[in-house]
Amino acid sequence: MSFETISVIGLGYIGLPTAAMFASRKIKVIGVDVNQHAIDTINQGQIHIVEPELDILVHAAVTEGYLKAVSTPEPADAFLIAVPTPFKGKNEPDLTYIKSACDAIAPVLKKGDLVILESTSPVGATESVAQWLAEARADLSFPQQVGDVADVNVAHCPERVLPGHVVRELVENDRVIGGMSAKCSERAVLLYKTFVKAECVITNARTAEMAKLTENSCRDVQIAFANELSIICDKLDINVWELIELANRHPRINILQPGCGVGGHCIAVDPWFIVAKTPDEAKLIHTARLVNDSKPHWVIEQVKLQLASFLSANPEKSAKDVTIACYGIAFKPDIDDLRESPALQITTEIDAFHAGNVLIVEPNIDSLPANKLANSTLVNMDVAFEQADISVLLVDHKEFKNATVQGSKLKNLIDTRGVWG
Ligand code: SAJ
Repeated sequence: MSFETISVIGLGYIGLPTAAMFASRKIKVIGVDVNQHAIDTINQGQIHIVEPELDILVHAAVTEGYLKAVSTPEPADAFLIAVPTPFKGKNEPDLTYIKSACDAIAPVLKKGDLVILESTSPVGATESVAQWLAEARADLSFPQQVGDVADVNVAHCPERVLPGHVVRELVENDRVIGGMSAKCSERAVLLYKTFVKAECVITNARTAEMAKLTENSCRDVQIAFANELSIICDKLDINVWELIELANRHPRINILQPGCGVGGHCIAVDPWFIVAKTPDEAKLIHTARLVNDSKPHWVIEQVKLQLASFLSANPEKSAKDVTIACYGIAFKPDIDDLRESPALQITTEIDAFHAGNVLIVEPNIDSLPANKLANSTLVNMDVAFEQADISVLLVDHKEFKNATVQGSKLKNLIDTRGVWG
C-alpha cells in the first residue's frame, strides 16, 4: 500500500527537514507542532530554525501545496514522531513529548497506518509507543499483539543527520530501520525510499534504538579522550594539537579534537540514556560524560588563573579595569545554535564573576540571548582585538580561523581550540 499522506509530529531540526523532503517528492505532508509561531512561519513558506537549503525546500513545498502545518493531527497513512527526548532528574530520559505525540495521533489512527518513532530514544521506547497506542485504540491491533498481521505497524528509525548538513545527509546517509515485525520494517523501508538514496538496513526496534545511542556515545568517548589529553598536556607543558597531529600520523590512530566541552542536544544527552538503563555496566560511557561535562569548569579556572596573573603583572589595575573577550558562544563551529553550549556556559560564568568588561564575539548571532550575559557586550572581532586584555577562544568559527595573523599576536590568550595558540 502506498503512502498518499504523511504526517510529521514535531517540526524542529529533524521533523521539518524530513517533512520538506517528503513534500519535495510531491507527497502530501501534514506537519504538526505545539508551537503556534512555528506553524504560522511554516505556513507562510518560511522557517523558524537555521539550516542551510531548508528555506528553499520549505518555501517550494508550501507554495506548491504539498506541505501544511497544523496544531492537531489529521488522518494520514504514516506518522513520523520527531519530538525532543530531553532528560529529567538524574539524567534519566524524559519520554513525555513522545507520550503526548502518541496521545495526539491515537484518535486519527486507522487500519493500514504506519507509525515511526524518529526521536533518539532509550532502548524499549518503541515498545512503549506501541503499547500506549494499543491502550488508546483497543479497536485496532498492533505488532506486539499479532505480529505481521497488525492493523497498525510500528518501527523505530533514528535520525542521524549532522546539523548544518541535514538536507544532504537526509538523502545520502544509510538509515537503520527497526520494525516491531518484519512487515513493519518492510513498510518503513518503502516509506523512506521515497527520498533516501542510501541503504535502508533492517534490524529490530531495540537494536535500532541502541545503534543511535551507540553512535553518539562513541563520539562522546572519543572527544573525552581528546579533552583529557588536553588537560594532561597543559600540565606537562606540551602542545596538545601538535601531539594529536603527530599521533594521527599512525595509520590506525584517529584522535578527535579537544575543545571547551561537548554541547548540542545529542552527544551531550544520548549517552545518558545508556547509563540510565545499565548504570553498573556503562562505566566508560559514564566517565566520558563526566570528563566532557567537567571541561567547561576547567576552562573557567584557566580564565581565573589568567586574570590573577594579569593583575599581579599590572598591580596598578584592579579586576574592573580588565577587559575579557570571549570568541564564540555557539555549541560548535559555524552555526547559530546555542543549545547546551559549553561556550555559552563558560561566558555566562565569566559574565557573572568578572567585575570588568566582558566582550563577546559571535559572528552567527545578532543579539545576545535574553536573561543571559547581562553584563556582556556583543562586539565585532576588531573591537575585541583592540580592547581585550585577556582573550578566550571557545569555538573555531571560520571567521576566527581566517584571522590567525591578528589572533596569534594576542597576549594573555586561552585558546581551547588550537586556532591561534
Ligand atoms: N566536538 C569536539 N571535538 C570534536 C568534534 C566535536 O569537541 O573533535 C564537540 C563540538 O564542538 C560540539 C559537540 O562535540 O560541542 C557535538 O558536535 P558534533 O559535530 O560531534 O555532533 P552534533 O551534536 O552536531 O551531531 C551529532 C552527530 N553524531 C555523530 O557524529 C555520531 C549527528 O550525526 C547526529 O545525527 C546528531 O548528533 C544527533 O542528532 O544525534
